[in-house]
Amino acid sequence: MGLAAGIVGLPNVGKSTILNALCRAKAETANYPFCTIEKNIGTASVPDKILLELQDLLKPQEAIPATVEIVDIAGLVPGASQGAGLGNRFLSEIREVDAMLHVVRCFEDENVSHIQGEANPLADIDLINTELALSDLERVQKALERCQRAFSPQGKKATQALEKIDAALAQGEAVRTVSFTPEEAELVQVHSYLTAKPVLYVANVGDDGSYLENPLYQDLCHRFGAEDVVPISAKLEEECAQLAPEDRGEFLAELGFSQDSLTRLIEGTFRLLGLIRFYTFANNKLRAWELPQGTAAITAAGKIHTDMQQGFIRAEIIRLEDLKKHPSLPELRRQGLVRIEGKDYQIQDQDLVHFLFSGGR
Ligand SMILES: Nc1nc2c(ncn2[C@@H]2O[C@H](COP(=O)(O)OP(=O)(O)OP(=O)(O)O)[C@@H](O)[C@H]2O)c(=O)[nH]1
Ligand SMILES: [Mg+2]
Repeated sequence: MGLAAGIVGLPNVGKSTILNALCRAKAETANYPFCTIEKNIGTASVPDKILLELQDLLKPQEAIPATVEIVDIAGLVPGASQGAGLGNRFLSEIREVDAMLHVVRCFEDENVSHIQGEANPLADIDLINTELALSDLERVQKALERCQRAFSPQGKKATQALEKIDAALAQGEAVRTVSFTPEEAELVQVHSYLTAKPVLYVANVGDDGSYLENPLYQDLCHRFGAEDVVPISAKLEEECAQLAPEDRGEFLAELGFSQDSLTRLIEGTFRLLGLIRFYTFANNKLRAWELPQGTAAITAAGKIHTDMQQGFIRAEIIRLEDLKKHPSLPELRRQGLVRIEGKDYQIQDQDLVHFLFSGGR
């Protein structure tokens, strides 16, 4: 599995419903806490305007979008960091993902139970974040005990970095707010701390388009900034995911939804994971590929086929702006707009790439 985002939150807030909407999956959803015990894994296709533009220009037989991996993890309850409600197991599943989509309930429905009595998104977020922080605190303290006995220069550096983590957590700050040198980050495996993972808050709002006036959603925007809170009506989006893409907009607009929440959520997840997209066009097939920022051309080639990586000769790079002006490869070559790059070139977002490799064409 590549980079993946985990859906986290209290039980019964709509996490699996959101997975189903994002991935057109069929995870079980039900009106009781801990419906999900075993994690559900899904793949969401990334909506992509550039792919559409390229499709228009290149007229391929087939166009395949990039994807993003989503893991729906069981709900956490108060005391999870001490093992309550199988908390240790679920926390370790969060440790395995690279970013978190933290779902909070903002919808009113007296028929759907809330483990804390009633929906209070700010308190619910604090509750989950406290469990994540307590789990991190236990981890850092164990690591400090081990490191304090080490006298090597590496051990001392690690101790200093761990002390930074410890101090941040003691002040109620998430590990993601601490800055580390790349060496420190590697030494203490920062990515294994739950509060180090980037997070996007997902407000599961009601079934009509009046969420902008929903005071619970407004509370979230006020605290985290509207940019970092994605409103979504999970239940509607789950139904909507069964419709043809061209009918979705109309369906949602009729209910008063003015923006495409699902697209915003997938794009937000993509950015949260630090992914970029590059494109290939071969054998009449246009394809978008997801890739971590800063990936070398030779590794990108391996994503397509191991033969391409092993026999890598060079990458030819075309930018979309240039293709729009000269939509033919010979003309682009004549204009000197096909750049030649070697194996260490870092693929840039939106590059259209043609790999040349021995054994290939
Ligand atoms: N009214 C309403 N109900 C919703 C919405 N989203 C989810 N639900 C309902 O809430 C209940 C719980 O949804 P799930 O998706 O199973 O919640 P979960 O967070 O995965 O729950 P656990 O797996 O038990 O932690 C189900 O009965 C859903 O139909 C919504 O937007 N509006
Ligand atoms: Mg569930």
